[in-house]
Amino acid sequence: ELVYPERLNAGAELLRRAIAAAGPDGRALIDHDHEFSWSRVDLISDRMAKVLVEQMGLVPGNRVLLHGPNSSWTVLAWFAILKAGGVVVATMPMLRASELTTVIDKARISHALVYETLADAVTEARAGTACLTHVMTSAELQRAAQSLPAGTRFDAVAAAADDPALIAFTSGTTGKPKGCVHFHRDVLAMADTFARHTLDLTPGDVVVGTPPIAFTFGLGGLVVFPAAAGAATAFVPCPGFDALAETIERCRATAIFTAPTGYRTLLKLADQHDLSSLRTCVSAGEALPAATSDAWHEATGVRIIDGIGSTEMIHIFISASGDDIRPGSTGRAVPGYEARIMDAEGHPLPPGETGRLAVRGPTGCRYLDDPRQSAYVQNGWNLTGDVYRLDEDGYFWFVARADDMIISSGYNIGAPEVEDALLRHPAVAEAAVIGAPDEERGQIVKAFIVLNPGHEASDDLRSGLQTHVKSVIAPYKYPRALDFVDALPKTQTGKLQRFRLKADA
Ligand code: 3SK
Repeated sequence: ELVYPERLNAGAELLRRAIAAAGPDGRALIDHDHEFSWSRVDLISDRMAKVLVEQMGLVPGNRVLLHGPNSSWTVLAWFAILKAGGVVVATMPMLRASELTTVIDKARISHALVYETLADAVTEARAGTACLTHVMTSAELQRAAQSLPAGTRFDAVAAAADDPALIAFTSGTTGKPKGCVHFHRDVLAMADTFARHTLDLTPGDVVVGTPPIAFTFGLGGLVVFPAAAGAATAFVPCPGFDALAETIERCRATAIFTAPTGYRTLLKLADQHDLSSLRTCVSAGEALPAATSDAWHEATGVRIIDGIGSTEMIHIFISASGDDIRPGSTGRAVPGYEARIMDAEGHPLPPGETGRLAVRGPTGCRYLDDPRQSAYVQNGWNLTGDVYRLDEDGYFWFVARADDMIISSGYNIGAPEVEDALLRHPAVAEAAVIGAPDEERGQIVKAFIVLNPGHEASDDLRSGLQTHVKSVIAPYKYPRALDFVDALPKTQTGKLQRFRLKADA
């Protein structure tokens, strides 16, 4: 069982561990043109925390929007917010203003730190909400922190271990974002369970990855786990797998966090880039097919560590590494967690039976003011949306998703959210969205559209609708496939029969 002191600041504690493991000069954050040691991360985040408290009026418990790309700046600001006692609400860089406004209102965000190039979206979002009162851009924060007297430090707020440290948003089955609250002790628990038992990071490691820091898979892999071990993180300077492969080669990265699509794409780039430095490869976000695991092993000699986690549980709770890996299986419950398969009534099922995956452990689901809490947590068990089978040896085998969530390249996309965006176009009478199987991305978003009278199906209209969706919601949610149909399959009571669309996809 994990035991933490009553008073605990996860930001300060992670930096204490990093410096203890790697030494003050140990490599911490690597951007394409700059590098920070762990003592610089500690110092700069102290000064940023000072600015948050003394110039932005932050008091412990205030929720702080952190809107930045995967970069040193975002990590420095993340540590600063925690040290100042703020609650980090990190958002994906590609979110549009309307999506940011929803998050700001739901989480009652009062302060925002925003990366310079993303400032316009936050300015626009701020106009739509009364909550957000204090905003600083990365350049303003940097100037303010640099202007503090030499030697300025900050005593991290002595939070309670059970004080909220972050709120992570999941899009959920309805496509409506749900905020998951995680405490200071939860942030450490992800390092002290999955990372400690499954990974073997040390100060010599250099970690890379694709998931955004706003997604807890990325937060663990690129921030929390390296800090807890005193390892370094190298940031990919721009989106895309070429840049990822180039970063692996340039920085001699030893560990990588990405989704199965990432491994399949890197395999195609392996003849142009030297990926031989990689020794720890972690996959999550969608089930890892055995074929991808085998192809990667054949090409690199390294077995991918698969895992399933959730935003609700903060990170991975089933996984396996080294000789324990059985390709095609996600693995066994991570020490500290218990997992079981349940039937529709919530009774445990024996090995061999297929049912809903349930988990309990040191972290767990606490939705922000959401009545769906009681559907997710029952008798202490967190009921995931995944259907699994357990074998006699305690290995869990993925069967399917229990809901209509589309998982494309590791991103969770709620079908109703895309339908809603499509229905805002004047040509669209009805829209239905499903996940269609795709070799590269696991699934792609596929839309079926019934047109309003006066509009004709054409390639131009198809790309017009795709562009429209990208302008309304985050571009990665747009339908890559789009069929025009005369009618949607419905029940007699008018309910959409998604399964019939899926069967034809
Ligand atoms: O999708 C997953 O498996 C996952 C893993 C770690 C953290 C969060 C999530 C959703």
